[in-house]
Amino acid sequence: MKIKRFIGNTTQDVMSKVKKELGSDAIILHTRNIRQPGLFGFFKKNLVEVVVALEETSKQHKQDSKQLNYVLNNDLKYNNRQENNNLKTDDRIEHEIKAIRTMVESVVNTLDLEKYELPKELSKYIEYLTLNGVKENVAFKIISNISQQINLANKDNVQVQEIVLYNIKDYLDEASPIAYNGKQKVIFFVGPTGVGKTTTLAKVAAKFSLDSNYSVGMITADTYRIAAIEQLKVYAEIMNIPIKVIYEIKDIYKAMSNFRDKDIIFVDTAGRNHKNQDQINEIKELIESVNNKETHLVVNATTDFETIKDIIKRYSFIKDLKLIFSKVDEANNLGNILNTKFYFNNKISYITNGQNVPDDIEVPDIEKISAILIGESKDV
Ligand SMILES: Nc1nc2c(ncn2[C@@H]2O[C@H](COP(=O)(O)OP(=O)(O)O)[C@@H](O)[C@H]2O)c(=O)[nH]1
Ligand SMILES: [Mg+2]
Repeated sequence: MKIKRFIGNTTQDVMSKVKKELGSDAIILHTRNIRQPGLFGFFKKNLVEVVVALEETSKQHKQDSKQLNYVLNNDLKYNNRQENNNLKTDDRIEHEIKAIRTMVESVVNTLDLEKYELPKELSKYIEYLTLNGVKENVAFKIISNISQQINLANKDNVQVQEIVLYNIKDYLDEASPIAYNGKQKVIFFVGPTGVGKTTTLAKVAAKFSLDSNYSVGMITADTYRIAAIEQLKVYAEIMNIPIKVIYEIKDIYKAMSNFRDKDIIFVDTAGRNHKNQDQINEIKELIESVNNKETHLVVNATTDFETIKDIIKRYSFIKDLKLIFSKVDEANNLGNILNTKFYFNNKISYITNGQNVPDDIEVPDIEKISAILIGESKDV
């Protein structure tokens, strides 16, 4: 199965490209309107994106038509929603501009850089960081620490910037994506509802299965809604990855036995309310039932930082918990990534930047994120 993404000015344009390149057997996984990439691309023109899958053998034809129906049905619903959204594009842009203006004004009005009693060439970075969503106290602590450590008297602007960037990179720390080390590994995806656990799991599974040829299995413990099981099953079928559904914790032993030959087993879990200790305990029991595991907590990058803090604390019982920041494409800035790394030691494994499976996921580029945080680069 080949999965490919096409982009053009209109749906018609894109569809004719798809047909020309892949023929009419291609399965449309989804169609949607996108803005040109770029965190601050509010004013860039709309494009249409179509993600298509093409089966390379014919034996799965029947299965594919089932998927096609499922996907098309969902697509139809999605497109209807998109149409409604398009009607309101002007309103939305106006709303976004208002939100940005309020944000900038509130920062400009409250930030009195002189109160910090720092050299101006340093205090300006507090302003840059806060404009990019870094909490003022976090920005202040990072910058004032530099001021205490380094004598800036003989440094020019470029050198000062380098020093600031070096410090931010140090807080952000090296990324820690999933690595296969020759021994079977079980990867759990946990987190609140709707943050992108299932989509992210599918993206990562695709990387390991389709791109790197590892043998992969999927388990879903999210049996809360039929749609949740179906969602992962569709991805599993498209990627030809076996999947087991576990309804209670003991089912995982059977699933593990079945997957004894797999290199990597990805486990999807139900969205948990981090304030509900019973729900968190269930996750704990599930994770503790297997060895050789890694747990990745998916955190929506647009969530307010106090909530993010609370969520991470609730999952802190998990050893070597890693973080995935999702929906970075929907975030106004990347401040929460630095805020989080300032308070917590958890490594970041991935960031996700869109709904497309498998493309919209990246190992965070710390260099680039640091530059964005001080306003030196705009695209992630
Ligand atoms: N914009 C955007 N949407 C995403 C991203 N990741 C997931 N989504 C969407 O968020 C919604 C919920 O995702 P899902 O994987 O079902 O979340 P889960 O409940 O945590 O499993 C779906 O509509 C996804 O397409 C992302 O990185 N960016
Ligand atoms: Mg899910």
